[in-house]
Amino acid sequence: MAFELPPLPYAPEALEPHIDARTMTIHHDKHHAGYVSKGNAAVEGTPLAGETCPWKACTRLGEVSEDKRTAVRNNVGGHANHALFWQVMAPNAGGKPSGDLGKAIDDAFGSFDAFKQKFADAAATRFGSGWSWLYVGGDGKLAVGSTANQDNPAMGKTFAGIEGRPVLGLDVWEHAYYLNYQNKRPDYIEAFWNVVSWPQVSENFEKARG
Ligand code: MN3
Repeated sequence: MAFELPPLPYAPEALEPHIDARTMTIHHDKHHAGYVSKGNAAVEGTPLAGETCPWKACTRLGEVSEDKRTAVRNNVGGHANHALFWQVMAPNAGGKPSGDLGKAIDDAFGSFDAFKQKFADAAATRFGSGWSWLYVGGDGKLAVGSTANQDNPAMGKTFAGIEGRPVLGLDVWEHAYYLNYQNKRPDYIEAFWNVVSWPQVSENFEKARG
């Protein structure tokens, strides 16, 4: 039993023109695949060996000895984050969330536009490589934040600086956008809204708030 690379849930060109096929192919087949194989190697001989859910593994980082923890954190985190990232995007998507999630976003941020601004700011101001998140915090409320490298809110405050259950994540590593957007990260962030699958994000929200 080991971590496995999930297939992309759509064709690599399906998100064009917002995210190009070549970026998607390299990102999934090389970067994500690398996190999976290195993640499997990293958990060998640790209490996380045999854990197949990368999100569960992320919540158990504290069980890994310090000498092995960085490799687990970076690679299993990378696996979890990318698995979520492919899922929360879809062709012919975008628009606005409705139902419980739409209401929870209004309650937490004032409006959908205010949420978008906060999320985009978190993505734009993350220095270097990392992720922007919408997550359910310990108080059960939606929150926005960002993490460095391949950290995520499931790792908890000690490791990620923020704590909660991820609902939506945006990869702001240069490998996620450089071929098409070069240094223009804000353009990539703006384009992301056109491919967000709100039905999937709503499902994530229902699971995250338990
Ligand atoms: Mn990436």
